[in-house]
Amino acid sequence: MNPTSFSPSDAQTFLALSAEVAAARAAGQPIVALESTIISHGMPYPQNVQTAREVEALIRAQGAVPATIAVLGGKIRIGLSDAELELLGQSPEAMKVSRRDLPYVLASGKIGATTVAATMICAELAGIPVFVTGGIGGVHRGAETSFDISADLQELAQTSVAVVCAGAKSILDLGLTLEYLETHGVPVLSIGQDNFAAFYTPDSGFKADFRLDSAAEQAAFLRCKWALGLKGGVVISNPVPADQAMPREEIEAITAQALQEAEAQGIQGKAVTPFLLARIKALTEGRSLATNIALVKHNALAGARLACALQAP
Ligand code: PSU
Ligand code: MN
Repeated sequence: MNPTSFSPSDAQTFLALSAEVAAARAAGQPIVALESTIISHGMPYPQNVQTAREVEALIRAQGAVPATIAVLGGKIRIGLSDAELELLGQSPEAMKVSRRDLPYVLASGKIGATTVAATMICAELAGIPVFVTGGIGGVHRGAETSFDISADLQELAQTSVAVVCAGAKSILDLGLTLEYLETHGVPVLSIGQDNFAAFYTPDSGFKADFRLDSAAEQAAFLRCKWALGLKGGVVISNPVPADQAMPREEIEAITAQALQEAEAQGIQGKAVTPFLLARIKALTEGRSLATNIALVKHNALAGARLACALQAP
């Protein structure tokens, strides 16, 4: 075989679906993809594993099937067992896997936790158009000198999966993140408000492109985009409920401190985002973690409703 020639059927040989996901796919039931970097690098143990299980249960209660995605034993696993969630939540060996890391972790048989970018790639391969996470990566503050722009954004530009999130964290430059998405033709939809969400707080101060409150409207938008042949992802911003949000001034001050520490310690590359997430959690004495868990669950409901609406005739 010519190693540079790609055939979609070769890619399928890397996929391994759980029995639950395989049955749902065969029956045409709605499926919701979930990422695993949020488990391995986004939250501490044991809240990470507990949240992953609760999110899966919420999706099932809405009539959809959850498919948490990771790389294990040289396969892209779509749908994980409880023991596998536990492994991702606890193992220091679990690598943070974005687009560029996928071949390495697959070919070496290591444990890979997929980011938004890598999860989108795997979800598209598995034919799952809806993916729920907490927050997407974006353009980092100071990117004009660091060049630190998450591969999530480039993935949204090319991979046809809708990503339900609570916006992006204000560790990022949200204005530049939205500019980047605009340049690459990635629509940003918002649920329940006009503005893009800011993860721990509902309002980033920046407008989203279109407010589409109902799952039926979001589904109609996605069908239309992809029917037109307009490949690529869609960001669906679902603001954290106000009663579970963090005070904006507090999170801003803590973010500024975490960013200074990252700079002082010379944190670079893929380590930046996990470092900032862990510092913010420590500096808020865990209150940011409660907000993080609440917003992921809130996104699971929105994503399950969307998956059901997309599957409806
Ligand atoms: N933002 C969060 N929580 C997370 C992440 C981002 O609020 O867990 C994770 C996601 O997996 C996302 C990744 O895809 O970090 C982005 O990392 P980077 O900035 O290195 O691309
Ligand atoms: Mn980065």
